[in-house]
Amino acid sequence: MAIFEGRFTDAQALRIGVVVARFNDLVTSKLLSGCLDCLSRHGVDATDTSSQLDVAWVPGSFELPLVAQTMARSGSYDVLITLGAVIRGDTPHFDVVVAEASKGVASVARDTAVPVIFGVLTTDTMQQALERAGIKNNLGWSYGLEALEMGSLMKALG
Ligand code: INI
Repeated sequence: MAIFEGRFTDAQALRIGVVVARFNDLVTSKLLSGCLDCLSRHGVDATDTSSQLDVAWVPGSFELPLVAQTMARSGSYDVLITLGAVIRGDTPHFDVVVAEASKGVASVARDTAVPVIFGVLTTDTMQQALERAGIKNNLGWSYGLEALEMGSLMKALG
């Protein structure tokens, strides 16, 4: 019997792409810092000159899937992380943006076999989003961990 599991100790071997939405930048920049902190503490070179980590900024969460798809198809990444914040109070098309972002990200992962972490906060208020981006805890950190796990798991599966 083979047991496949992701590892958190092979981070130096992973090529990682992060796609971040500028909309609600107050929240998403905090998610990005938490995510990079996690990756760096696990051995990823997250410096400005890194050759194993790239960051792409998009206007909003709606655009995350297209850029994630382009990066996934490039063959340059083992795992991608998408970061965004969609806040219900700000928009009547909350449901549209969330649906397109979530379905789009899921499709990219299935279509390309490159794992894509869905790091989009969906909250009713800015306060709730900020609580998840550093005031209480920083989910960006968890998204970083999940990327290490999925990246190494998919490598192990060949
Ligand atoms: N994008 C977000 O990431 N979060 C939001 O809360 C949001 N609101 O409120 O509208 C949002 N809209 C922009 C959208 O993602 C696209 O960038 C825009 O529609 C252009 O395609």
